[in-house]
Amino acid sequence: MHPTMTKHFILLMAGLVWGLTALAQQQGKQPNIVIIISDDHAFQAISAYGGNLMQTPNIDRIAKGGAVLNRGYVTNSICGPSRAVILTGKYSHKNGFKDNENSSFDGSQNTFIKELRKGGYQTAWIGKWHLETEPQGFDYWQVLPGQGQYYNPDFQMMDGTQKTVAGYVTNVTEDLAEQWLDRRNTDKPFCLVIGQKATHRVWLPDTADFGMFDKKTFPVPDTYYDSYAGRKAAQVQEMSVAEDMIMGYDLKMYPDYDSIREGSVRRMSPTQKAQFDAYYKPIYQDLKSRNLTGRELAEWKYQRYMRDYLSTAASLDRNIGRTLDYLEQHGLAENTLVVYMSDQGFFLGEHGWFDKRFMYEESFRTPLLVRYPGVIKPGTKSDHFVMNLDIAPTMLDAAGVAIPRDMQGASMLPVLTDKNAKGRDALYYHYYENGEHAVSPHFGIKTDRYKLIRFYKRVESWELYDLQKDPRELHNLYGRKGYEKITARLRKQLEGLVDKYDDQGAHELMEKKIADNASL
Ligand code: SGN
Ligand code: CA
Repeated sequence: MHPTMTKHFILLMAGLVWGLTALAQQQGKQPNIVIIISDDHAFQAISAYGGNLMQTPNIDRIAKGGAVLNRGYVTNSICGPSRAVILTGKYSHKNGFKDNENSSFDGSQNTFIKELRKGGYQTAWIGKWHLETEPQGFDYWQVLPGQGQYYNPDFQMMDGTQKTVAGYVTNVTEDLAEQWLDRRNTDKPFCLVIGQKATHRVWLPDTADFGMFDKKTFPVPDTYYDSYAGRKAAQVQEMSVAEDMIMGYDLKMYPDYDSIREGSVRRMSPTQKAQFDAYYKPIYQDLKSRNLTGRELAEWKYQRYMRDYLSTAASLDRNIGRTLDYLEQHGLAENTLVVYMSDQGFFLGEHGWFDKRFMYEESFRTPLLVRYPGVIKPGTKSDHFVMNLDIAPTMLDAAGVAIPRDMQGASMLPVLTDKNAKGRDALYYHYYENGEHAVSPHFGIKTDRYKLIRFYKRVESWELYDLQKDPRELHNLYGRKGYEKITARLRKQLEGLVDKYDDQGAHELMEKKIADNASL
């Protein structure tokens, strides 16, 4: 061989060997991924977040072995939109799924799942999906149609059929997830998303958990009787426990237990229905005998809400424990990245509310925990601002797969592993739906200390909060004397974010003038 050719040959061979080694190393390191996404689960109800409403020993296991993100937020606090953001790593105005009422997900667009699959992963989504169109980019999926049902749920199958699976939805979803893990191709790393319906309305617990909190009286939140003074949007919402929570549908108080027309109850088997009646009927009879009104009734409703909600969450936590046990029992725990999160936060009586949507802390913030053995130090507590927008890039980062440039989030791994890493200094939020629960569309910015919100469509107003002085967000300072400078600064910063994320709709609204004291 000619000497130059030999040199080239050696270089080529060396390059090939290096390339293969790099690939092998990368594959050796590529973690499996399990993401558990629940629905409407409030951080206030999780003991790892310091909540003392109940204990969540299994979510706490993730915290002990990994990181609790104290400042995990969503870009748009509602179900379908949040899942679309998680999948695409893009804000709602970019991925097209702005609200539950008028959007349907364009499944042909890119997602982190598709990128992982190209990078050698096997992918599956099992359980609640709620994106209207069929999942795309998965090796396997089996999803609840729409919101799904708590008892004996139907599932949409990949072959176009529907299948009813007997049992309680949280257990069933976990069973199906484990069955998929049992039969997966063990030559490849996997990414499995477990979509739990719990703890969505109507907070229907597993029969095994009926009554587990009946001996407990929960402290009524000190903002339960909020007057909404100075906050126009809060004045027109329809998500008050006292006013809007329905006695039959939500709280299971039916005058006639033999002929309940509600779907969730009608689906029960005779045995399940007998247990349902045996638990709720005496509560109804007791309530009837007491003739409660006013604050007494409002507080009775709050206690019932808490008891059902937390009992529903108990099964969720137990089934998260089953996922973790499965990983341990199959020697997968050390090489599997586990994420637990909700699609958003939830009001547990704060401001007198249930539901979410508002950019106020309880619904804007979501529980978010990440366990990644060997990478994230056990017991990490992070106060960096992170968002559901960051899930897609984070998973790709962990898998060593390139992050597409048009994803708008950032990998969380730097801020979770490096003390000196600098994360975001502000969060951008935009909620669009203008329907059920009457929450006005709004967008805004949150910084370390302040929050500035612009409501539009249903009400036109601005709100400003000093979170240091007013963490419960009761005093709207917008337009108040002395706050001109900070308002101007936040407006500018908000404008910067609107432009950064290219939110044209918000951009136009920023320009529109409304009376400065429109909210007061
Ligand atoms: C349903 C619920 C609402 C809830 C939305 C959105 N009503 O419409 O209370 O806000 O879902 O929830 S219900 O009577 O049908 O339960 S989300 O989880 O999909 O965002
Ligand atoms: Ca939800």
